[in-house]
Amino acid sequence: FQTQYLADYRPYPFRLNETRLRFRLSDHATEVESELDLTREGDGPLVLDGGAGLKLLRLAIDGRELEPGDFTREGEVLTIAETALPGTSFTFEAHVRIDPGANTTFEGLYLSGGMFCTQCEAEGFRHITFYPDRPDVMGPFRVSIESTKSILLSNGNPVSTAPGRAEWHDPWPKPAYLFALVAGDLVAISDSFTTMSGREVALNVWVRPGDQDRAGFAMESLIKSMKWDEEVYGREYDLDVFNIVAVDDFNMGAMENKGLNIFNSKLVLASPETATDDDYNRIEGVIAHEYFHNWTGNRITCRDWFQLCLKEGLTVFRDQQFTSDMRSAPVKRIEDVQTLRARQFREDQGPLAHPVRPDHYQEINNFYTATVYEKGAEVIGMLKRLVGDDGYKAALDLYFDRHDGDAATIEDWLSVFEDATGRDLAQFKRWYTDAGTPRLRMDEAWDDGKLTLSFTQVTPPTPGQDDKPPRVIPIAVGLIGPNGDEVRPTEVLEMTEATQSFAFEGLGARPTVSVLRGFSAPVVLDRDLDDAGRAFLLAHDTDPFVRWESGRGLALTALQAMAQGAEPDPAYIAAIGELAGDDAVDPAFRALCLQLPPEDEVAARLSDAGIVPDPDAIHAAHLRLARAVAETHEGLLDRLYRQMTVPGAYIPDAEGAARRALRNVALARLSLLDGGARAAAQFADAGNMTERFAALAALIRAGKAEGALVEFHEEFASNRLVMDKWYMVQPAAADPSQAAAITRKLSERDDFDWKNPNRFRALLGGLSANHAGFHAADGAGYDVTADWLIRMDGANPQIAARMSSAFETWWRYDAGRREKSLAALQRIADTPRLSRNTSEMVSRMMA
Ligand code: HT7
Ligand code: ZN
Repeated sequence: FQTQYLADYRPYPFRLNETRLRFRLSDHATEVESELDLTREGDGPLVLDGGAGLKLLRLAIDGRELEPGDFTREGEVLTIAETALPGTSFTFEAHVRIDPGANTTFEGLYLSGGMFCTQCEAEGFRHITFYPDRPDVMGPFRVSIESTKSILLSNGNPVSTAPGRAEWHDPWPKPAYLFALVAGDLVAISDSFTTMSGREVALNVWVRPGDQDRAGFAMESLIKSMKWDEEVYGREYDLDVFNIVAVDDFNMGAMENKGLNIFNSKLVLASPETATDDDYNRIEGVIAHEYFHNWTGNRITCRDWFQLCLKEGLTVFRDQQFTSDMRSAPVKRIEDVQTLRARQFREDQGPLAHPVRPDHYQEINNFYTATVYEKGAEVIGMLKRLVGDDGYKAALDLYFDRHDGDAATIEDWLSVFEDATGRDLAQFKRWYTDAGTPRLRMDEAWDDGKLTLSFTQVTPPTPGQDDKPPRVIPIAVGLIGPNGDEVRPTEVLEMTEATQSFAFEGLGARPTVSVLRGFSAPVVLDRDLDDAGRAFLLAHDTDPFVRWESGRGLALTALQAMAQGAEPDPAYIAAIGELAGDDAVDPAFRALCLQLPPEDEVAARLSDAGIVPDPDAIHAAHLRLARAVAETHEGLLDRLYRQMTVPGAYIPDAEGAARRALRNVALARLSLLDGGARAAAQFADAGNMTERFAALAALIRAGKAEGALVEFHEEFASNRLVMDKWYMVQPAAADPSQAAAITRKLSERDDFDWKNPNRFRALLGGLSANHAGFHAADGAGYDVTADWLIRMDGANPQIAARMSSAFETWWRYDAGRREKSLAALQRIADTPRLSRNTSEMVSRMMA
């Protein structure tokens, strides 16, 4: 497979003035006629992308049908000879036939539950027709659709609709990856939004008949997002209509096609009986994310796919800001850090590490990663911290002014910050070009009222990048006096050297340093702070992130020691009890603090310290520490469990969710002592899925879930999304020794519709979330995963490749596990006709 390099970028030699498409939809023989008005701007032939599945019926230039000598078709490339191109401006026409009914990749045009639907990012449009399928070729689109389906949708504004036919016009120039078409017998819930300049926009959320009563929250979230983007970023919507469609078979979460966002149905449909608080939270966040792309992604897009973080990092940053404004900002920040550590740090520390802006790839779909998205957002957070809120606002205003309508680069992005603030960002750019998580060491020296903080930064080598020059690191610091008062408020220290010191003078008594406040940079911090210091910060810090981090530090140290034979740490147990019992503290924050760090993170820590992690020992330590907390604080946990009920009807608001979260952590702990009695009662009485599902998980962990699992299945057998939960929780919460066998057994069931990405992700993702289960010493977790990845690769390479990252930490473990996971990877690599997607992932992991 060929490698693409950023350094090889060349502009497309033709300007696209308009694209006209005509679709005659049919399950197995859809015809697509396209007309592209082009103007020559550079040299060479007309090169178009076109997948192997396109049945070519006709090619023409300015109405003249091309003959075999006029063009060549090799692999996925169609080349029209220069000799066949008249003058500077001409119209290229193609007529092709495609088979959406046979498309199991869910890329291009496909059928899902009888509905035609498209997914074109990143390079899916080439499976619809021949086209310059690259993000820097943009043009307005006119689309006509003929179909027997009742609802026919595409991008932009409707021009005409009649039975069996519809026409759409999108006046905003866009690349092919933002094209969308939907045709189905759908129903909508509808509303409207008046924009800041007084324009009326029709809003629709399209779902299958019967699902309307679960689409209301998505609509509310859309309206909130539109309002927020006007108020905070001054961004107004720019079409007469905004459509959202929910689809059951979808490779990712959602897609920001211009004016026609397509969503995985799990990110649209929610009712109290079927969706948890986490589901509601995600729906709100993803609806916002896709809506925000209208400006950061669509109006300003990426020049090439190496610049993916330009739209994704910024849009994640914006959706994080939105959620912070809608819900609790500190809780959101902690949750984002948890996700970053669980997914991105893990990526950065292993063979899949790559820069936020990669400079080469084989398959771009493998680079929709936590590094591009979440670290991309962190980098923007750092920029904002460095230039301040006003500088950030000025830079963003300039970005929208200067680049509206452009396909831009990270250089363009950094230039607006330089021009708006006068800062030189040459060194800062390393955050985009250099992979790896810096290790930041802090040492303290105290001398008669003067505190000196000395920092050292080291970034370990990553694949292809051995040498890591120092980066700019914003380190937010505050000082807490011995009586718990803050003696210095937050100050951002700018570290630019490999080693650098900062002094604080005029201090009365030696303070405790609260460092990396708000997680001011995505680094691993290393400092000498004992249990007492951590407990002090957990109790007194004014910065919620450092408070939470201090509790987490206590837990991690305890778990690391316990995994090597130590007893539970009484300092952690006491400190956590103190916080959990403090009714002045937000219940959501208390719930976060009561959770133990994931087992995978303990393994990462041990590995970082040069100790080979033993997944079984880590699991045992986790259980033992949770039980010790439960035993010591049984009375308190019982009080919280009874006190945190939420009276009245379920509302998916932050306040209710916070109380339910704390109550459910209390339930999880108490279930270790009561054999699942409370969980059984909660399962029977629960009035909403948040309580029901937490009870089910607790029952599985207590080994008492047999009846509940049958009951749950009977009640929800016809609801695919709820059944996904049923498939996920069984391997995820299973005793590790059983997890692989349970996964295999579930995968043999008739209702394991494995080609549905949600169902596949639920089961296999459930297993890989069970750290000790996936890494079972006998290799059963690796084997069942490899078996299914091989099978999935034949149907849907994107899903197989993404899920293969379950293996990315194979190198951490003992020789036996390493040998077994490598054997599983080798088996995947040896599969005949393995896709480019999975082949690239496996070879990077094994390199
Ligand atoms: N921009 C989208 C990324 C994407 C995608 C979405 C659905 C199916 C396949 C996809 N490939 C890439 C989603 C987003 O980040 O907003
Ligand atoms: Zn996105």
